[in-house]
Amino acid sequence: MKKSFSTLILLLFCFMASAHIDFIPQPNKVVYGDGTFLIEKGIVLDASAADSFNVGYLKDRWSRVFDFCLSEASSSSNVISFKRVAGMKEEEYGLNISKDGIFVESSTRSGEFYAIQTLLQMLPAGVYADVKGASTMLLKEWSVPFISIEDSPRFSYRGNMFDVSRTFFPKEFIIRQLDYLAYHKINKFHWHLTDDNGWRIEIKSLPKLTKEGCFRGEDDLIVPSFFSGKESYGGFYTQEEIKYIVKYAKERNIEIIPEIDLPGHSKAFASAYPEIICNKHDSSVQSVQQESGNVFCVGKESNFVMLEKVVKEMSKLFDSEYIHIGGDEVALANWKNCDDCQALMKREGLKTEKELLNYFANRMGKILAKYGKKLAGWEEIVESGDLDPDARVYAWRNSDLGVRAVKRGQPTIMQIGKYCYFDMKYSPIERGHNWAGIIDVRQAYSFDPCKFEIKNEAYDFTPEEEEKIVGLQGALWTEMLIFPPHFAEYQLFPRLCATAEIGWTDQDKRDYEDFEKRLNNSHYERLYKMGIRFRLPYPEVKASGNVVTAAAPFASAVVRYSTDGSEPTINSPVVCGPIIAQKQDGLRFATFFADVQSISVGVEGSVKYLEPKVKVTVSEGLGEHKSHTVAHLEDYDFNSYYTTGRPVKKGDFILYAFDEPVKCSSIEVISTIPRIEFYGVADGHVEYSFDGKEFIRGEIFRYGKALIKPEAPVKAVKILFDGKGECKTVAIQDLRIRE
Ligand code: TNX
Repeated sequence: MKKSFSTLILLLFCFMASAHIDFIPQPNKVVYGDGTFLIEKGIVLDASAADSFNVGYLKDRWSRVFDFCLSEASSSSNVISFKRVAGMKEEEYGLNISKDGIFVESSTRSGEFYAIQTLLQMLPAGVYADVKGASTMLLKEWSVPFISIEDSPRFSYRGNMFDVSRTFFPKEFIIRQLDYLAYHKINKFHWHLTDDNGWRIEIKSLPKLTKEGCFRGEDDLIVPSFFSGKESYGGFYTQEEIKYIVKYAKERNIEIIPEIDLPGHSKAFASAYPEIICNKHDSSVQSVQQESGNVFCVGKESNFVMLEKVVKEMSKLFDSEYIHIGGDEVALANWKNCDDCQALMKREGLKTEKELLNYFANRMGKILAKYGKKLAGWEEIVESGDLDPDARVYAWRNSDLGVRAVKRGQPTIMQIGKYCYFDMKYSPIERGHNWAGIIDVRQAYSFDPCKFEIKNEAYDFTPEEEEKIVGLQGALWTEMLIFPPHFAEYQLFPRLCATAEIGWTDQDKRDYEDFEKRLNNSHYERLYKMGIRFRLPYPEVKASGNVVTAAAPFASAVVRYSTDGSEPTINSPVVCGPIIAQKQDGLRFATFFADVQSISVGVEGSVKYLEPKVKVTVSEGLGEHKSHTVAHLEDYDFNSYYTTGRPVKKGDFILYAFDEPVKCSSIEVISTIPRIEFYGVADGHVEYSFDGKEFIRGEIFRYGKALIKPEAPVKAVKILFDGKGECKTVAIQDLRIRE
C-alpha cells in the first residue's frame, strides 16, 4: 500500500516534470529537457542589455502572481537572463530553461518581447490578471520544465482589423484590445476609423468631421443605425488619445495601420461636408449597405484638397509605413451619373468607373507619398488598373482577388471572408452575419494564407509570389456589436487565437486537434484571467424518451441548466448526470467556464409554437416588398418574413387579428430578418387585445424584440411604430406563440 502510494507520487512527479506547456501560438521549435527549474525567492533578473520597457513589463506581470519581486543583478545561476546577440531576425528569440535558470537571446526588442510572452504562458494564468493577487493567492514558487525554444514567426504581418465606426469603442477598450493582441504575438492593428455610421478621428483642419460626422441620432445629421437608438450615439478619438494609443501599441510591438474608408462608405464625411458628393445626386443610387450619397466625387479637385488635409494630420499621428484608404464597395453608379466624373474619365482616358476607382487610389497614393506614407487599400483598388509596386492590397471577398493581387506583384494581406470574418456566426444558431459562411474555430484555423483554391482547383503560388503574401488578419466588423457589452470579445475570441497561430506557426506544425486541446486545457483559462468574455461552445443536448443528457464541450467546463425556460445563470444547478424529465420544453442548458457562459440550448423539438389562424393587415401605404409579402406573416414559417415597402413613420402599424381568441402563456414579437439582426423595429412598441377593440400597451421593442405575457386569451396583436427609427424598411417575422 505504502509502496504504491510512493510510486504514484513518483509518477505524478514525472508527469509534472515532463508536462508540456499549452502554448498559443505554438513556437516553431520546442525541445523539452529532463527536469524542472524552480522559480522561488532569490531568483534575479539579469537584463542590463534588455529594453527597459520590456523589463518593466515582465516585472509588472510577475507581480500579479509571485509574492517576491524580481530584483536586478548580474548572475549566471538562479537567474532570468536576457542577452542581446547578433544575427537573429526581427521578432526572433531563443528561450532556454535549465537548472541554472531562464535564458533569453534575441537581437531585437521585439524578439525579447515575444520571449516574455512565451515565458508568461509557462507561468500560472494569473499573470494576466488585472489586479495583483485578485483571483490567485500570491505564489511562493512555481516550477517550469527544462526547455529549449528557437522561435520566429511565419509571417511578418499578423493582424486584427477592428471597425470602430459602426460601434464606437472608447480609448480604454482599445488599450485592452492591444494587450490581448500582444499576448497572442499579433503585431498589426488595422484600425477602421471611419465609415458611413461615424467618423472617429479628430482632424483639426476639418472640425465638422467630429462635431457632426461622429454622432448619429434622431436630431443628428447621421440617422441612427444598428439599434444605436434615438439619442445621439457616437464618439471619436482626440489626437492626444491617438498618440497615446499608438505609443502604447508600439511598446507592445504592434503597428497601427489607420484606415479612412474612401471614396465610398463616406456618409459620415458627407453629412459634415455635403459638398464632397457628386453634384448630380440621385438618392435612389445606394451602396450595398443601403446608404445613398456616401461617395466622394472624383471630378472635384477640391475633394483632394480636403483629403490632403486629412492625410497631413494623420501622417503625424501614426508611425506606420502605410495608411489604408479603403476603396471597398463603392456605389459606382454615382460616378456614372456625374458630369464631372465623366469629364475626368474622358480626360484621363478611363473607360469604366472601376478604372476611375483605381485612378482615385493612385491620386491618394501620391498625396500619401508627399507625407512619407505608402498606399494601402481593399482589393477593389487593383481590380481595374495598376498600382505602385509598393501599394499594399487587402484581399477580403474571395480567393480569386487575393490571388490576382499577388500575381500583379502587390504586397498582399489576406483577410479572406470565409476564414477571417469574425463578425460571422460561430454556428447557425448564434448571432452574426452569414454572408461569408459560418465560421467556427476549426474553420478559422483551417486557413492557410498561401494556399488557395480557384474555382475548386488548388492554386499554387510560385516562391516569388509567396513572397508577396505579407500575412493575414482576423477582421471584426461591428454592425451587430452595440449590445450586449463584451460582444466584441465573444466574436473575436477564441477565433483570433487561431489567427495568431496561423500567422506565427509554420504550416507543417499546425494541427487543429492539437490547437483545440491547448485551448481547452490552458488557454481558455488565460483568456479568462485576461478578463475576456470569450465564446464557449454550447453543450450537446440529447433526449431519449424522458432521459435528457447535456455534455460539456471540454473537461474543465460545466453545464448548468434551468427548468422554467429562463437563461441558466452561474447560480443554476450543474448537470451531473442524466436528467429525467417528462416535460422538456422548459429545459435550457448552457456551458460555463467560471462565470463565462455559452448561449443556451434546449431539447430539440420540445418547444411547440401554436399556429392559430390569423389575418395580418398593415397601415395605409406601408406596402410590402415584392418577395417578402404580408402573407408571410400568416404561415408560421419562421424562415420567411415580411418587409415593409418603404421606411416606416410614426403611426404606422401592423395588426395581427386571430380568428378566435388564443389562450397562450407568451407571444414573442420579433423584427429583423431571421437569424441576422438587421432591419429591426428601432422605435416602436406592441399592444394586445382580448376583444379586438380595446388594446393594452405592452413592451417597447428592445434590439428588435418585444414579449407579450397576456393575462387572458388574445384576440389581436399590434406592432406600433413610434418614430421613423433607422429610416430603413423594417422586417417582421411570424409571431412565436407559446402554449
Ligand atoms: C463588407 S469587408 C465590408 C464591411 C462590412 C462587412 C460585414 C469590407 C471591405 N467591407 O463594410 O462591415 O462586409 O461583414
